[in-house]
Amino acid sequence: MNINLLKKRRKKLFGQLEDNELALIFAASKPGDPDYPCYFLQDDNFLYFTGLEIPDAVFVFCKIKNKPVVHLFIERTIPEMVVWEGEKLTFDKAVKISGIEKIFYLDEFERKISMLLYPISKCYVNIGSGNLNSLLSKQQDFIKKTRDRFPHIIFKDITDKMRPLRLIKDKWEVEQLRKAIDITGKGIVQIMKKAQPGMMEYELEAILNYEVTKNGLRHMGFKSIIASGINAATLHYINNNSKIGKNDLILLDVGAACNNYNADISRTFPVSGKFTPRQKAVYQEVLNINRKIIEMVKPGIPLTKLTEKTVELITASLVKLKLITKKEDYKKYYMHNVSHHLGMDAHDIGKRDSILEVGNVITVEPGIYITGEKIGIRIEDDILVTKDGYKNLSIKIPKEIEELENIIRR
Ligand SMILES: [Mn+2]
Repeated sequence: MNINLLKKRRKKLFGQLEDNELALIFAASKPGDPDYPCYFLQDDNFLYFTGLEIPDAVFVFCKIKNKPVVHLFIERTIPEMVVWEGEKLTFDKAVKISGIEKIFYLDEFERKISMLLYPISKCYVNIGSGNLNSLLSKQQDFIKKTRDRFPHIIFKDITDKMRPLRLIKDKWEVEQLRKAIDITGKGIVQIMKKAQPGMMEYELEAILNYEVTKNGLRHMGFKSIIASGINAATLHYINNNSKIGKNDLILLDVGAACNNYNADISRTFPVSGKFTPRQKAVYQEVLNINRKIIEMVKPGIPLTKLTEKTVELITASLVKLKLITKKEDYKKYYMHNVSHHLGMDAHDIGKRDSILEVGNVITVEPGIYITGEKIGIRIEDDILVTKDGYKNLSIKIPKEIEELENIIRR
């Protein structure tokens, strides 16, 4: 990531703050923390402003007398620990990557932050959505301690301030998404080629993980859904431990991550290489709706419009497929939203009722789920909103019936 890009982002953060306001963003903890996965995954907002992949650091940004004051706190190398943990990032390297010049060690944090906090009226922290049952996060712990000493400071979660920044993707961000999407597509095609009745769903997951890693991405953006047969009608099925039956449809909802930017793609295919007439009829309906909704994407259109149109189209399809007679019964077969913002979070921080702007990336994912017939179909593409409408970033990942049957049939 280049420094100018990071500086541009920090300038936008400056625009979000009033005088005497401060943003404080904690990096993710070292892996091994019960709250984090077994690999290190940087906090999205910390990475967004610093470009640094180091744990436990703190980014502090304040607006004082209409000027930005930027501090970064990083871990100190302890000579005795080098043999265990390796060298920590040096000041020089941290400056080189982040372009932030005022860097201190974490053991100076308490003293420095106390000084910085004196004139501050409002402090935005990356609190996130904490679980009431879990231990206090370091963010909550910091707020608790600081409140006692600075009772006049108002603490707020930083998400509202991040939304206008992170929802508009710049060229570099679109490139990361595109790479994540392309490589996810390669994994999906490998699954289609290698899936056989009698295999376990998690074997297909392994094929995907291998393909993603082989192509240079370290991990998926979220737990893969690999659902065969009736499992596809469970929307967030993540067990991936069933045996695949010979006439099953397989629903994949997967996405690799590239520099924290996530793909989010769903494809559904018959493991046999041939759709039954009924599977084909339902699939064709979902595919038509997927296309029609994608064509609606352009600046100025509210996400709720896409939702309404999807419900209308799905209802018509369900009547056509003789599944319902009364309109309001569509909910038995379609029960989720058609779209969400996509970015550093698979469900990015945009709101469900936001109005599309150039630079947004959203998903379009209609589906029909018929438990009684062991059919669950979802087709999801990732769409960039452009000046003249949209660009389908996942256009190359096969979804036409014939295309699928040709790939799968051996
Ligand atoms: Mn999605």
